[in-house]
Amino acid sequence: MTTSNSSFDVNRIRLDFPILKRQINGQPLIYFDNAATSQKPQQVIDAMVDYYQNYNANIHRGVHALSQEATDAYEKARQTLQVHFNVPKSNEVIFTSGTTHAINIVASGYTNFLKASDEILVSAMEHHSNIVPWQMLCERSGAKLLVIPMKTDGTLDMMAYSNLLSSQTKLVFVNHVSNTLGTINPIREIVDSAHQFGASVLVDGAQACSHLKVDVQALDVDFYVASAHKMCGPTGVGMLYGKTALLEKLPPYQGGGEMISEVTFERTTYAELPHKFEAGTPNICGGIAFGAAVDYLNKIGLDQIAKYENDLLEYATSALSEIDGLTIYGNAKRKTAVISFNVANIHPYDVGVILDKMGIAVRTGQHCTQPIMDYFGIPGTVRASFAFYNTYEEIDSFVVAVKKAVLMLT
Ligand code: C6P
Repeated sequence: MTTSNSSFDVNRIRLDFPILKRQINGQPLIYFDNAATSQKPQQVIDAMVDYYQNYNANIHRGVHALSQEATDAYEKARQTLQVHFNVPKSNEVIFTSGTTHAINIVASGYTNFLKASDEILVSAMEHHSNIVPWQMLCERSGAKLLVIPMKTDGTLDMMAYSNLLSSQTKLVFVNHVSNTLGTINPIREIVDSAHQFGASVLVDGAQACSHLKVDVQALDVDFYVASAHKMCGPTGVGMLYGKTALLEKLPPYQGGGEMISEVTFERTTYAELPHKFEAGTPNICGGIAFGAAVDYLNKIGLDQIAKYENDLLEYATSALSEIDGLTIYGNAKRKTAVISFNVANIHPYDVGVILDKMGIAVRTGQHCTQPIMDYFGIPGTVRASFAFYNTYEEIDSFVVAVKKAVLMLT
Protein backbone atom coordinates (compact mmCIF):
# COMPACT_ATOMS: atom_id res chain seq x y z
CA MET A 1 0.00 0.00 0.00
CA THR A 2 1.43 3.41 -0.91
CA THR A 3 0.38 6.73 0.47
CA SER A 4 -1.86 9.04 -1.54
CA ASN A 5 0.06 11.89 0.08
CA SER A 6 2.93 11.48 -2.37
CA SER A 7 5.17 14.34 -1.18
CA PHE A 8 5.25 12.84 2.30
CA ASP A 9 8.34 10.64 2.62
CA VAL A 10 7.61 8.50 5.66
CA ASN A 11 10.68 6.32 5.14
CA ARG A 12 12.88 9.39 5.26
CA ILE A 13 11.08 10.65 8.37
CA ARG A 14 11.47 7.30 10.14
CA LEU A 15 15.26 7.65 9.94
CA ASP A 16 14.98 10.59 12.35
CA PHE A 17 13.60 8.31 15.09
CA PRO A 18 16.34 5.98 16.41
CA ILE A 19 13.89 3.98 18.55
CA LEU A 20 12.00 2.79 15.48
CA LYS A 21 14.94 0.50 14.68
CA ARG A 22 14.28 -1.51 17.84
CA GLN A 23 13.05 -5.06 18.02
CA ILE A 24 10.54 -6.02 20.72
CA ASN A 25 10.11 -9.71 21.55
CA GLY A 26 12.12 -10.52 18.43
CA GLN A 27 9.82 -8.48 16.16
CA PRO A 28 10.31 -5.03 14.66
CA LEU A 29 8.71 -2.45 16.97
CA ILE A 30 5.34 -1.17 15.81
CA TYR A 31 4.66 1.80 18.04
CA PHE A 32 0.95 2.59 18.15
CA ASP A 33 0.88 4.23 21.59
CA ASN A 34 1.50 7.75 20.37
CA ALA A 35 -1.38 9.27 22.33
CA ALA A 36 0.38 8.21 25.53
CA THR A 37 3.64 9.75 24.41
CA SER A 38 5.26 10.31 21.04
CA GLN A 39 8.70 9.08 20.07
CA LYS A 40 11.57 11.57 19.87
CA PRO A 41 13.52 12.48 16.74
CA GLN A 42 17.31 12.74 16.79
CA GLN A 43 17.00 16.53 16.37
CA VAL A 44 15.29 16.81 19.78
CA ILE A 45 17.68 14.35 21.44
CA ASP A 46 20.59 16.38 20.01
CA ALA A 47 19.18 19.63 21.40
CA MET A 48 19.07 18.06 24.88
CA VAL A 49 22.57 16.63 24.65
CA ASP A 50 23.87 19.95 23.31
CA TYR A 51 22.47 21.82 26.32
CA TYR A 52 23.99 19.46 28.88
CA GLN A 53 27.29 19.07 27.02
CA ASN A 54 27.91 22.66 26.02
CA TYR A 55 25.98 25.30 27.95
CA ASN A 56 24.37 23.79 31.04
CA ALA A 57 23.73 26.61 33.53
CA ASN A 58 20.86 28.06 35.51
CA ILE A 59 18.84 30.75 33.75
CA HIS A 60 17.71 34.30 34.51
CA ARG A 61 20.25 34.43 37.33
CA GLY A 62 23.87 34.58 36.27
CA VAL A 63 25.88 37.28 34.56
CA HIS A 64 28.28 34.66 33.26
CA ALA A 65 28.37 33.54 29.66
CA LEU A 66 26.91 30.07 30.12
CA SER A 67 23.94 31.40 32.04
CA GLN A 68 23.35 33.96 29.30
CA GLU A 69 23.50 31.28 26.61
CA ALA A 70 21.09 29.03 28.48
CA THR A 71 18.72 31.94 29.18
CA ASP A 72 18.78 32.97 25.51
CA ALA A 73 18.03 29.41 24.35
CA TYR A 74 15.20 29.00 26.87
CA GLU A 75 13.62 32.33 25.95
CA LYS A 76 14.07 31.55 22.25
CA ALA A 77 12.07 28.37 22.83
CA ARG A 78 9.33 30.43 24.46
CA GLN A 79 9.25 32.61 21.34
CA THR A 80 9.09 29.53 19.14
CA LEU A 81 5.98 28.43 21.05
CA GLN A 82 4.55 31.94 20.85
CA VAL A 83 4.88 32.02 17.07
CA HIS A 84 3.75 28.42 16.63
CA PHE A 85 0.52 28.87 18.61
CA ASN A 86 0.04 32.45 17.36
CA VAL A 87 0.11 33.77 20.92
CA PRO A 88 -0.08 37.59 20.95
CA LYS A 89 2.71 38.15 23.52
CA SER A 90 5.59 35.91 24.56
CA ASN A 91 4.87 36.51 28.27
CA GLU A 92 1.51 34.79 27.79
CA VAL A 93 3.43 31.53 27.28
CA ILE A 94 4.10 29.94 30.68
CA PHE A 95 6.38 26.92 30.83
CA THR A 96 4.88 24.18 33.02
CA SER A 97 5.78 20.57 33.72
CA GLY A 98 2.97 19.45 31.40
CA THR A 99 -0.75 19.68 30.72
CA THR A 100 -1.72 18.49 34.20
CA HIS A 101 0.41 21.14 35.89
CA ALA A 102 -0.95 23.84 33.56
CA ILE A 103 -4.57 22.94 34.37
CA ASN A 104 -3.82 22.92 38.09
CA ILE A 105 -2.32 26.42 37.91
CA VAL A 106 -5.63 27.73 36.55
CA ALA A 107 -7.86 25.60 38.79
CA SER A 108 -5.99 26.66 41.88
CA GLY A 109 -5.99 30.30 40.78
CA TYR A 110 -9.77 30.49 40.52
CA THR A 111 -10.42 29.40 44.13
CA ASN A 112 -11.19 32.86 45.42
CA PHE A 113 -13.04 34.04 42.33
CA LEU A 114 -15.92 31.58 42.52
CA LYS A 115 -18.91 31.45 44.80
CA ALA A 116 -21.48 28.77 45.60
CA SER A 117 -24.00 29.96 43.00
CA ASP A 118 -21.42 29.72 40.17
CA GLU A 119 -21.29 26.85 37.71
CA ILE A 120 -18.47 25.34 35.75
CA LEU A 121 -18.95 23.07 32.75
CA VAL A 122 -16.73 20.18 31.81
CA SER A 123 -17.24 17.80 28.91
CA ALA A 124 -18.11 14.14 29.31
CA MET A 125 -15.06 13.10 27.29
CA GLU A 126 -12.34 14.70 29.43
CA HIS A 127 -9.14 13.10 30.64
CA HIS A 128 -9.06 12.84 34.45
CA SER A 129 -6.56 15.73 34.36
CA ASN A 130 -9.35 17.97 33.12
CA ILE A 131 -11.94 16.70 35.63
CA VAL A 132 -10.29 16.19 38.99
CA PRO A 133 -8.71 19.67 39.38
CA TRP A 134 -12.15 21.22 38.69
CA GLN A 135 -13.85 18.93 41.20
CA MET A 136 -11.25 20.02 43.73
CA LEU A 137 -11.92 23.65 42.79
CA CYS A 138 -15.66 23.07 43.35
CA GLU A 139 -14.94 21.56 46.76
CA ARG A 140 -12.90 24.62 47.73
CA SER A 141 -15.26 27.24 46.31
CA GLY A 142 -18.69 25.63 46.58
CA ALA A 143 -19.27 26.10 42.82
CA LYS A 144 -21.20 23.41 40.94
CA LEU A 145 -19.68 21.14 38.27
CA LEU A 146 -22.00 20.36 35.36
CA VAL A 147 -21.25 17.89 32.58
CA ILE A 148 -21.69 18.58 28.85
CA PRO A 149 -23.00 15.21 27.63
CA MET A 150 -21.70 13.15 24.76
CA LYS A 151 -23.48 11.28 21.98
CA THR A 152 -22.91 7.65 20.98
CA ASP A 153 -20.69 8.61 18.04
CA GLY A 154 -18.29 10.27 20.49
CA THR A 155 -19.21 13.86 19.68
CA LEU A 156 -20.39 16.43 22.18
CA ASP A 157 -24.09 17.17 22.45
CA MET A 158 -23.88 20.80 21.41
CA MET A 159 -27.59 21.41 21.97
CA ALA A 160 -27.26 20.24 25.55
CA TYR A 161 -24.19 22.47 25.90
CA SER A 162 -26.20 25.53 24.79
CA ASN A 163 -28.89 24.64 27.30
CA LEU A 164 -26.39 24.31 30.15
CA LEU A 165 -24.87 27.75 29.57
CA SER A 166 -26.30 30.56 31.70
CA SER A 167 -25.25 33.71 33.49
CA GLN A 168 -24.09 31.42 36.32
CA THR A 169 -21.53 29.72 34.06
CA LYS A 170 -18.09 31.05 34.90
CA LEU A 171 -15.75 28.53 33.29
CA VAL A 172 -15.90 25.89 30.55
CA PHE A 173 -13.34 23.07 30.19
CA VAL A 174 -13.07 20.92 27.15
CA ASN A 175 -10.39 19.05 25.31
CA HIS A 176 -9.50 19.99 21.76
CA VAL A 177 -9.13 16.29 20.91
CA SER A 178 -10.28 13.32 23.00
CA ASN A 179 -7.38 11.00 23.89
CA THR A 180 -9.71 7.99 23.87
CA LEU A 181 -12.11 8.70 21.01
CA GLY A 182 -10.01 10.97 18.80
CA THR A 183 -12.94 13.40 18.44
CA ILE A 184 -11.90 16.89 17.36
CA ASN A 185 -14.20 19.22 19.25
CA PRO A 186 -15.65 22.39 17.68
CA ILE A 187 -13.62 24.74 19.85
CA ARG A 188 -14.48 28.05 18.23
CA GLU A 189 -18.19 27.32 18.50
CA ILE A 190 -17.80 26.27 22.15
CA VAL A 191 -15.80 29.42 22.92
CA ASP A 192 -18.20 31.79 21.14
CA SER A 193 -21.19 30.38 23.04
CA ALA A 194 -19.38 30.57 26.39
CA HIS A 195 -18.26 34.15 25.77
CA GLN A 196 -21.86 35.22 25.18
CA PHE A 197 -22.42 34.43 28.85
CA GLY A 198 -19.12 35.97 30.00
CA ALA A 199 -17.60 32.56 30.81
CA SER A 200 -13.92 31.78 30.17
CA VAL A 201 -12.82 28.64 28.33
CA LEU A 202 -9.79 26.45 28.99
CA VAL A 203 -8.93 24.04 26.21
CA ASP A 204 -6.86 20.95 26.92
CA GLY A 205 -4.74 20.64 23.81
CA ALA A 206 -2.67 17.64 24.95
CA GLN A 207 -3.90 15.45 22.09
CA ALA A 208 -4.32 18.13 19.45
CA CYS A 209 -0.96 19.80 19.09
CA SER A 210 0.90 16.94 17.44
CA HIS A 211 -1.82 16.48 14.85
CA LEU A 212 -3.26 19.92 14.12
CA LYS A 213 -2.02 23.46 13.66
CA VAL A 214 -3.37 25.36 16.66
CA ASP A 215 -3.95 29.11 16.54
CA VAL A 216 -5.08 30.39 19.94
CA GLN A 217 -6.24 33.72 18.52
CA ALA A 218 -8.32 32.14 15.76
CA LEU A 219 -9.91 29.88 18.39
CA ASP A 220 -10.26 32.84 20.81
CA VAL A 221 -9.59 30.50 23.74
CA ASP A 222 -8.90 32.04 27.14
CA PHE A 223 -6.47 29.32 28.21
CA TYR A 224 -4.79 26.60 26.16
CA VAL A 225 -2.60 23.87 27.64
CA ALA A 226 -0.27 21.27 26.12
CA SER A 227 2.48 18.73 26.91
CA ALA A 228 5.75 18.62 24.95
CA HIS A 229 6.06 14.84 25.23
CA LYS A 230 3.08 14.28 22.96
CA MET A 231 4.68 16.55 20.35
CA CYS A 232 8.01 14.78 19.88
CA GLY A 233 9.47 16.69 22.83
CA PRO A 234 10.62 15.43 26.22
CA THR A 235 8.52 14.59 29.28
CA GLY A 236 8.35 17.01 32.19
CA VAL A 237 7.63 20.16 30.22
CA GLY A 238 4.49 21.75 28.84
CA MET A 239 2.76 25.02 28.24
CA LEU A 240 0.02 27.18 29.64
CA TYR A 241 -1.22 29.94 27.36
CA GLY A 242 -3.55 32.49 28.91
CA LYS A 243 -4.85 35.87 27.90
CA THR A 244 -2.87 38.55 29.77
CA ALA A 245 -5.85 40.00 31.65
CA LEU A 246 -6.75 36.57 33.04
CA LEU A 247 -3.20 35.53 33.90
CA GLU A 248 -2.62 38.82 35.66
CA LYS A 249 -5.75 38.31 37.73
CA LEU A 250 -4.76 34.80 38.87
CA PRO A 251 -2.55 34.47 41.96
CA PRO A 252 0.73 32.55 41.68
CA TYR A 253 0.44 28.79 41.99
CA GLN A 254 3.69 28.24 43.86
CA GLY A 255 5.96 30.54 45.83
CA GLY A 256 9.72 30.48 45.46
CA GLY A 257 12.68 31.90 43.64
CA GLU A 258 12.27 33.75 40.32
CA MET A 259 8.54 34.39 40.76
CA ILE A 260 9.05 37.43 42.97
CA SER A 261 9.69 41.10 42.48
CA GLU A 262 10.65 41.97 46.08
CA VAL A 263 10.78 39.88 49.25
CA THR A 264 10.81 41.21 52.80
CA PHE A 265 9.54 39.44 55.89
CA GLU A 266 6.61 41.85 55.91
CA ARG A 267 5.53 41.49 52.29
CA THR A 268 6.40 39.93 48.95
CA THR A 269 5.47 41.29 45.56
CA TYR A 270 5.34 39.07 42.54
CA ALA A 271 7.22 39.16 39.26
CA GLU A 272 5.56 40.04 35.99
CA LEU A 273 4.30 37.41 33.61
CA PRO A 274 5.45 34.80 32.76
CA HIS A 275 7.77 34.49 35.79
CA LYS A 276 4.93 34.83 38.31
CA PHE A 277 3.96 31.26 37.41
CA GLU A 278 7.46 29.85 37.01
CA ALA A 279 8.75 29.44 40.57
CA GLY A 280 12.10 27.74 41.09
CA THR A 281 14.58 26.41 38.56
CA PRO A 282 12.54 25.27 35.59
CA ASN A 283 13.11 22.31 33.28
CA ILE A 284 15.62 24.28 31.23
CA CYS A 285 16.72 21.43 29.01
CA GLY A 286 13.07 20.41 28.52
CA GLY A 287 12.02 23.92 27.52
CA ILE A 288 14.80 24.19 24.97
CA ALA A 289 13.95 20.74 23.59
CA PHE A 290 10.24 21.67 23.43
CA GLY A 291 11.26 24.48 21.07
CA ALA A 292 13.33 22.02 19.02
CA ALA A 293 10.36 19.64 18.83
CA VAL A 294 8.07 22.38 17.54
CA ASP A 295 10.71 23.35 14.96
CA TYR A 296 10.88 19.70 13.91
CA LEU A 297 7.10 19.37 13.51
CA ASN A 298 7.00 22.60 11.53
CA LYS A 299 9.76 21.40 9.24
CA ILE A 300 7.58 18.47 8.25
CA GLY A 301 4.46 20.64 8.32
CA LEU A 302 1.40 20.05 10.47
CA ASP A 303 -0.90 20.22 7.45
CA GLN A 304 1.08 17.41 5.83
CA ILE A 305 1.06 15.46 9.08
CA ALA A 306 -2.70 15.86 9.49
CA LYS A 307 -3.36 14.70 5.95
CA TYR A 308 -1.09 11.67 6.15
CA GLU A 309 -2.41 10.63 9.56
CA ASN A 310 -5.97 10.97 8.31
CA ASP A 311 -5.15 8.60 5.45
CA LEU A 312 -3.71 6.13 7.98
CA LEU A 313 -6.81 6.47 10.12
CA GLU A 314 -9.17 5.75 7.23
CA TYR A 315 -7.08 2.79 6.12
CA ALA A 316 -6.91 1.25 9.59
CA THR A 317 -10.58 1.94 10.38
CA SER A 318 -11.72 0.19 7.26
CA ALA A 319 -9.39 -2.82 7.78
CA LEU A 320 -10.32 -3.26 11.46
CA SER A 321 -14.04 -2.87 10.74
CA GLU A 322 -13.89 -6.10 8.75
CA ILE A 323 -13.06 -8.12 11.87
CA ASP A 324 -16.16 -9.91 13.18
CA GLY A 325 -17.41 -8.61 16.51
CA LEU A 326 -15.09 -5.57 16.54
CA THR A 327 -16.59 -2.34 17.87
CA ILE A 328 -14.88 1.02 17.43
CA TYR A 329 -15.66 3.66 20.07
CA GLY A 330 -15.58 7.17 18.63
CA ASN A 331 -16.84 7.66 15.11
CA ALA A 332 -16.85 11.42 14.81
CA LYS A 333 -16.49 12.81 11.28
CA ARG A 334 -13.62 14.96 12.48
CA LYS A 335 -11.17 12.85 14.44
CA THR A 336 -7.45 12.34 14.80
CA ALA A 337 -5.69 9.03 14.20
CA VAL A 338 -6.88 7.24 17.34
CA ILE A 339 -8.87 4.00 17.26
CA SER A 340 -10.32 2.65 20.48
CA PHE A 341 -11.90 -0.75 20.08
CA ASN A 342 -12.96 -4.03 21.62
CA VAL A 343 -13.62 -7.40 20.05
CA ALA A 344 -16.71 -9.22 21.35
CA ASN A 345 -16.26 -9.86 25.08
CA ILE A 346 -12.49 -10.23 24.98
CA HIS A 347 -10.81 -8.18 27.70
CA PRO A 348 -8.71 -5.38 26.15
CA TYR A 349 -5.78 -6.22 28.44
CA ASP A 350 -5.54 -9.74 26.96
CA VAL A 351 -5.43 -8.33 23.43
CA GLY A 352 -2.72 -5.84 24.48
CA VAL A 353 -0.52 -8.57 25.99
CA ILE A 354 -0.69 -10.71 22.84
CA LEU A 355 0.01 -7.70 20.59
CA ASP A 356 3.05 -6.89 22.72
CA LYS A 357 4.38 -10.40 22.14
CA MET A 358 4.24 -9.53 18.43
CA GLY A 359 6.18 -6.29 18.93
CA ILE A 360 3.12 -4.01 18.80
CA ALA A 361 2.69 -1.31 21.44
CA VAL A 362 -0.88 -0.19 22.11
CA ARG A 363 -2.52 1.11 25.27
CA THR A 364 -5.27 -0.86 26.97
CA GLY A 365 -7.61 0.11 29.80
CA GLN A 366 -9.52 3.27 30.61
CA HIS A 367 -6.95 5.74 29.27
CA CYS A 368 -7.59 8.02 32.27
CA THR A 369 -11.15 8.56 31.00
CA GLN A 370 -13.29 6.41 33.27
CA PRO A 371 -16.48 8.43 32.53
CA ILE A 372 -16.17 7.48 28.83
CA MET A 373 -15.90 3.79 29.77
CA ASP A 374 -18.90 4.12 32.10
CA TYR A 375 -20.87 5.81 29.31
CA PHE A 376 -20.25 2.87 26.95
CA GLY A 377 -20.59 0.32 29.78
CA ILE A 378 -17.21 -1.27 29.11
CA PRO A 379 -14.17 -1.99 31.32
CA GLY A 380 -11.75 -0.41 28.86
CA THR A 381 -10.61 -0.51 25.26
CA VAL A 382 -7.61 -1.36 23.15
CA ARG A 383 -6.33 1.95 21.83
CA ALA A 384 -4.15 2.21 18.74
CA SER A 385 -2.93 5.75 18.19
CA PHE A 386 -0.90 6.60 15.10
CA ALA A 387 1.72 9.21 14.34
CA PHE A 388 3.18 10.57 11.12
CA TYR A 389 6.10 8.10 11.32
CA ASN A 390 3.78 5.07 11.21
CA THR A 391 3.17 3.25 7.96
CA TYR A 392 0.48 1.40 6.06
CA GLU A 393 2.61 -1.75 6.31
CA GLU A 394 2.57 -1.45 10.11
CA ILE A 395 -1.21 -1.20 10.02
CA ASP A 396 -1.37 -4.33 7.84
CA SER A 397 0.77 -6.23 10.40
CA PHE A 398 -1.36 -4.84 13.23
CA VAL A 399 -4.62 -6.02 11.66
CA VAL A 400 -3.16 -9.50 11.12
CA ALA A 401 -1.97 -9.51 14.76
CA VAL A 402 -5.41 -8.47 16.08
CA LYS A 403 -7.00 -11.30 14.08
CA LYS A 404 -4.49 -13.76 15.55
CA ALA A 405 -5.15 -12.45 19.07
CA VAL A 406 -8.89 -12.88 18.58
CA LEU A 407 -8.39 -16.46 17.38
CA MET A 408 -6.26 -17.24 20.42
CA LEU A 409 -8.71 -15.70 22.85
CA THR A 410 -11.97 -17.17 21.58
N1 C6P B 1 -2.92 11.29 28.13
C1 C6P B 1 -2.89 9.03 27.28
O1 C6P B 1 -2.39 7.91 27.18
P1 C6P B 1 0.24 14.98 31.03
O2 C6P B 1 0.30 13.67 31.71
O3 C6P B 1 0.09 16.11 32.01
O4 C6P B 1 1.32 15.21 30.02
O5 C6P B 1 -1.11 14.93 30.14
C2 C6P B 1 -2.34 14.64 30.73
C3 C6P B 1 -3.40 14.60 29.69
C4 C6P B 1 -4.36 15.60 29.68
N2 C6P B 1 -5.30 15.65 28.72
C5 C6P B 1 -5.36 14.74 27.74
C6 C6P B 1 -6.42 14.88 26.69
C7 C6P B 1 -4.44 13.70 27.71
O6 C6P B 1 -4.51 12.79 26.73
C8 C6P B 1 -3.44 13.61 28.71
C9 C6P B 1 -2.47 12.47 28.74
C10 C6P B 1 -2.11 10.11 27.99
O7 C6P B 1 -3.98 9.30 26.80
C11 C6P B 1 -1.50 9.63 29.27
S1 C6P B 1 -2.71 9.29 30.49
